[in-house]
Amino acid sequence: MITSEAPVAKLPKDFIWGFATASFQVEGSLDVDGRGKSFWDDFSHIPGKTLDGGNGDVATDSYRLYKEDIALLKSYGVKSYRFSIAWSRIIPLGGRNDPINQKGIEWYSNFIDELLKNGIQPFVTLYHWDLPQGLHDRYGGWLNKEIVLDYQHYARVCFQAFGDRVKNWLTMNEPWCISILGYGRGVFAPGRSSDRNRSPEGDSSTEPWIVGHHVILSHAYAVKIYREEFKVAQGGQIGVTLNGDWAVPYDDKPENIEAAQHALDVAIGELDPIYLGHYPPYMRTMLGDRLPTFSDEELAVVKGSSDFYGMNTYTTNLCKAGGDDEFQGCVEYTFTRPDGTQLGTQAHCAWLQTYPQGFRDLMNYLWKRYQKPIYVTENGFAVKDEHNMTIDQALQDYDRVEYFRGMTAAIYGAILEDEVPVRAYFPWSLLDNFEWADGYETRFGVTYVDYATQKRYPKESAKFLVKFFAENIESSEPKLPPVGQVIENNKLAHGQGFGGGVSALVESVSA
Ligand code: GBH
Repeated sequence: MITSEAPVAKLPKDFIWGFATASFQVEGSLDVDGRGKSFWDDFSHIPGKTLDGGNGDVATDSYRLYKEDIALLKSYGVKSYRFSIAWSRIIPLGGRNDPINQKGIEWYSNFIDELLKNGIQPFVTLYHWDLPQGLHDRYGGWLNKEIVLDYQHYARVCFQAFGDRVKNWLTMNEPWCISILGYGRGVFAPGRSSDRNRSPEGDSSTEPWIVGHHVILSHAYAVKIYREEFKVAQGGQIGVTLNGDWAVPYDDKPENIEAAQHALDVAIGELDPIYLGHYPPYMRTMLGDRLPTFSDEELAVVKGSSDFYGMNTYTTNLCKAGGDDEFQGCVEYTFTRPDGTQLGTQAHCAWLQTYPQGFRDLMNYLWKRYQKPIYVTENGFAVKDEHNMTIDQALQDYDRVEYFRGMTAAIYGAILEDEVPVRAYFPWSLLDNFEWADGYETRFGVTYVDYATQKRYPKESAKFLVKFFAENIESSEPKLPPVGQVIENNKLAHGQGFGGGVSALVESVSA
């Protein structure tokens, strides 16, 4: 569909693309410049909590190497960079009456200035899973409604300090993961769960829904502050982003068709109060009184509290009715079709296969249902066994290239053929990094990180994306050969067609 012959339609000039990361996954320097602990600091040190025993102490060392990271972004020609702020660098103990850490503010301020100096727009997440340990210790963190007030305060400090330069804000990354992986399955910090082999405390039947409710309220009240106190002067926009994978019925059985909708009702519908003003009826039926309710006053703040539809999406699940896993709507997921074939290419992690058509269907579904411009704030792939490869092998990441080839075609089709207003695309991730419970074993980067040296090496997938967006956004200069050649022609990997950008940078970073 994208050929080099006829003049082809392009993505609109203001289409935003860039790469995404999160503070705890890349920064390291946990005890530097007055940072307080987050609840991932100690959690990642507990034996058994990460696959390979990895922790966040160094990660990709990006707190120290931030100028190199920004030079890398610049060499990729991105318009924007999505990163998150570590709450405990800004307010080490987290609370509204606790001291503010000027050194933390200074660091992010310098970081933002460096991005802008290089022509890269900051796209800032306020909370990507690293709760100040102080708030967890003080009152149970997200389990306590106190957090709504502390989060508002933290958000206000950030708007004040950075809002003159930051025009795109995300309040929360993936409420489903915060609540269900942290307080239900117990695989993420703080690791609470009813499973006593996993955690001495926790109640998976109630806590995730309480946490989710407080996350929504914290988001909504922070947005209220932004709109009332900052938006007019600063002129930015603010929203939330969630994780939603597309759901396809396993077969034509009516109960499986229904199951696919139930899966979406829980994965995506969890934030319906924000967009539609109520939880999906199916969540209410499934959870009864365990699903908290909003007061009228709260609901007035919650409803309409996102300026856009923020979306992280990775895969598609085939859905079968059955099972009692409430966290996925009492639906069973599989990638194996009834005829035994696989949905797509298997990634390193069990939950991820490539299925671009699902991405396109999801964008259409979201637009029809929510009528908000869509910002795809994460999308990415981890190549199977990449951690066991030599660097040279890992750089030839053709399964990831295939993934992004499909996903960029899906975006292109959604915008230009289906007329869905998708405004932004942030592949995950700029770098291989600390992959939470997977430690460093699972690599999502388009840039290889050699953890022994912290040197960065662009993979083929980075080159593919750079080229795709250089050629397919309106009025961006087509500096590069037509799509399709980069992968066939290995020579391009060594400098041609990039004005020396990528390879020059590899050399300078590696030097
Ligand atoms: C994103 O979440 C995160 O925002 C990002 O920090 C992370 O690095 C990236 O994914 C890659 O994983 O098997 O039950 O534990 C993506 C959404 C939802 C995908 C939970 C993995 C695992 C479900 N994630 N899912 S389970």
